[in-house]
Amino acid sequence: MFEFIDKFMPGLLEMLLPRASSYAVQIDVLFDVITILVGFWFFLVLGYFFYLIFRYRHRDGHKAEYISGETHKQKQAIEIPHYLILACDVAIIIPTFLVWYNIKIEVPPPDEEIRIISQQWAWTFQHAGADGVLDTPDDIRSVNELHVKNNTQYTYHLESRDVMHSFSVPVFRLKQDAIPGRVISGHFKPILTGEWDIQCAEMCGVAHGIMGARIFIKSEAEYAAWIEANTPETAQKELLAVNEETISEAKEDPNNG
Ligand SMILES: [Cu+2]
Repeated sequence: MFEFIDKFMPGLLEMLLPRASSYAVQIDVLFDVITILVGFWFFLVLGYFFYLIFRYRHRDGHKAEYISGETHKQKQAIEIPHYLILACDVAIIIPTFLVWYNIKIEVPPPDEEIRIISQQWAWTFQHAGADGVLDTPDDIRSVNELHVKNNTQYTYHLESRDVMHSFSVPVFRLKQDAIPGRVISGHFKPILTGEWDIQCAEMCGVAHGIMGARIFIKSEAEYAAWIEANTPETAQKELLAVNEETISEAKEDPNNG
């Protein structure tokens, strides 16, 4: 339904940032509906306000008028817009409930899980690793880098080590507070490959402003290659190989010792 309504919407947020999650379109439609309805009344009321000030101003031979708003006609000038604005409220509340239900209540079963740990002032991401299961020895941990596979349904578990933070991925239209002592779960499904910003959206201390990270949305092949290169066992082997090389180079170096 939201995809259909989107065809008639200006896509205000999409002009600034692409949509990279399956539910981004719903948030964008809601944003457009609110912006258009509120914007319409904002400009109408301001325009009418200045028109009245000008129309009934003090002029030579003409006193400034004081209108108490007591006659039936004057009351109607308040009542009619009042009911129209209430109708706009309903037009906002109905899609709001739908979006809330679709995103927050109806959680699709995950293909993969991910743990997100916030702290002053960095993000730690625990990826499920090659077996696709979280909390196993092949998990891959990274700081300020979240790597996900395109077209995969994720459930995230968000934690905080110290104060309140907020996990914000603008390109997903996702923002979720992290609260110390609680594990908050949510979901997303990337639909667009690329690299974008993650930011902390809750004032969390002096370095809050630089508590950023990057999200890398990869194709299946790219993600497999990243898993291969970063699986703890492989990474350790590579490190050992580099160490051995350094040692043998050091031995061959005649200047050494
Ligand atoms: Cu923070």
